[in-house]
Amino acid sequence: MERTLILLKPDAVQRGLCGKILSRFEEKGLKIVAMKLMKIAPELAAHHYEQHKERGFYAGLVKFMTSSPVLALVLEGIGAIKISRTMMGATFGADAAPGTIRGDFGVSRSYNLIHGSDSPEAAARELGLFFPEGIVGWEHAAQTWIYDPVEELKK
Ligand code: IDP
Ligand code: MG
Repeated sequence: MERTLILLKPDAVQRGLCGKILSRFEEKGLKIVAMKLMKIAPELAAHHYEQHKERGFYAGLVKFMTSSPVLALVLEGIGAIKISRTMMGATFGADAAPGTIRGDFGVSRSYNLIHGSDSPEAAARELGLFFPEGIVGWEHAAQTWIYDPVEELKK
């Protein structure tokens, strides 16, 4: 099982799209193992996006991400990182394919609704930043119907 950090950005919260976006992940079969509404502190935003420090959009990105609350969550599943990135779509709303979250709900280059970790290393780092308290372990009753117990859930 893999875990990924997802942030429903301030535009998703302000536009009332959290429920719709969350439903897509739940319906896909990904398991929510942590979730909280939070206002991101400027230091946390700077740390989270430090790879983009030299980019022209960095200051605006930090300002946007700290301007209003985000819904932070951790999703778990086999291949959760790649699956959620595919469901998010391309970075800019105008380029993102229909059927993806960014493709269906936005047009902006900056206000693109959602963040998702892009590698196992990024996911581990971002989970530590946003959920230092850890995740919630729980038994997913549907698990043996979401995954083939013989092929996919064997130890
Ligand atoms: P990603 O979110 O698809 O992984 P990144 O390239 O890692 O995309 O960029 C991080 C975030 O920075 C994007 O989600 C978007 O909000 C913002 N961003 C990226 N490129 C631009 C740009 O050219 N203009 C404005 N904002 C940008
Ligand atoms: Mg990225």
